[in-house]
Amino acid sequence: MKPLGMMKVKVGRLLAGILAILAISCQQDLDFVQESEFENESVYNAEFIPGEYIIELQPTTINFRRGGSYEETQSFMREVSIDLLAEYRIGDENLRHVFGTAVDGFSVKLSERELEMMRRDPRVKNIHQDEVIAHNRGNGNGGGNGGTRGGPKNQEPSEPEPAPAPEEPADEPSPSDPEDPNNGTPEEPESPGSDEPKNEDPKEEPKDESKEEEPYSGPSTQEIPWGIQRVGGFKKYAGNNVAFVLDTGIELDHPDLNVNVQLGRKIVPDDISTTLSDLHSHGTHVAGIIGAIDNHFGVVGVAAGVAVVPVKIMGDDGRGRVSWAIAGVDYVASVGKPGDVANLSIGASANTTFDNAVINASNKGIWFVTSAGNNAADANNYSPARANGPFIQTVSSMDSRDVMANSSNYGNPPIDWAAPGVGIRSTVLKGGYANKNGTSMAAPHVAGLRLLGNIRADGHIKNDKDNTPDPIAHRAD
Ligand SMILES: [Ca+2]
Ligand SMILES: [Ca+2]
Repeated sequence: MKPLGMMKVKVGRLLAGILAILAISCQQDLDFVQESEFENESVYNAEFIPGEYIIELQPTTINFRRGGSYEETQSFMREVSIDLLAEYRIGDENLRHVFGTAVDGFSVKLSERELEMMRRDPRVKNIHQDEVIAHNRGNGNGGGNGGTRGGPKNQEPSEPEPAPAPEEPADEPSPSDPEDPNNGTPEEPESPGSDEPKNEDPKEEPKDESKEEEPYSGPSTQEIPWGIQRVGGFKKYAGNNVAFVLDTGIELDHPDLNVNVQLGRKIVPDDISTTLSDLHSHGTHVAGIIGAIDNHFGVVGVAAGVAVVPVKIMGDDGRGRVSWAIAGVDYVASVGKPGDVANLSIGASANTTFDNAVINASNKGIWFVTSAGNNAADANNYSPARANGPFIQTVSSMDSRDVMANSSNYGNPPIDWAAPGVGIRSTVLKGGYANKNGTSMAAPHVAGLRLLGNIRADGHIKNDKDNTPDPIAHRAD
């Protein structure tokens, strides 16, 4: 029997030990950019769209010369689709998008009866019900949650730096930036989608000259975000390839981005958004990680100054559809060149047509980099994360201590790399800067690296959720 006094001493020591450990971990919280606790359940609420379908056709059924322009292919596929639907007395007002490069097919509104008839048509290879893809955390969607998770630890003033851009200060940027990853609130509140004013493009003001300006000799306020440093630092991009950003658009006149508007494409219908620019901020943030310009202000991206091309597949409320994403992939497959990179920081339920589109497009030598998703689940359950191919890279997310983010999806394959995705500073709306979290932010680091060339592993992540720690992506040379 131990004397009571001895036990008390032991308990006391134990407590002291625990407190010491707690103190250490608290301190680490201050020293490192670390993901906060889960703030919400990561339930995947797939949101399918009633009556809307994606039809993938057998490639052999369509007999036409490939290699025409995007417009030619589009108009040809529209004819093919209208003819096919007409056989079932389905009017062409039901036809939505058509695809003719990455996959053959179309999206269409169908009744139950029409759906059954289409299922029996031997020319039809796959039918999927269309699905919402969203950046809001509400639907816990793969990859898309860049701006939603995270906590006070990552908090950084989200006020845009005194931007060099001549933006009217009246247009108060963003203590209330809905995109601030840290606020944990859904982004909806800010965008009362109903009030149309958001739709007019506010980007018509004169461009900031600083992009092309002569060497600047004043003090530099440019920061190199930790994620950029972790993957090997930035390098001025000197090649001729471009980075397609399939997302909410890119702020066309952000002074820290080199946006290629000509090559850009608004996929979303006009009733969703009338501008190619980004009024949400997710796409602008992704673009900055890939290629923010090396100048004297703001941030700098992995492949600094590379042309970023908006392919707007999601609306200003951060919501899109799988059919729009496929249409965006189809567009990139048509206009992209080998060595170009397409970033897909989005996710949906497993969908073979979506996978096929990405696989086929990537086989043209265009890199497709996709987020693993933020469901804290096996990435094999989500598209396009689960797609595999020699030019497809699926990316999980880690913090600055190389620890896998709580919310990151896992699984090798399909995951090829881990990259920084917690407390990532990049470009946002109104010429501003803010932090975001998620595999949405991890993927563009790898997209930037692919523009620069080869990638090597620089260690492996800690706390991976499967038995294979993901290699950490790093510039190879
Ligand atoms: Ca910069
Ligand atoms: Ca793994």
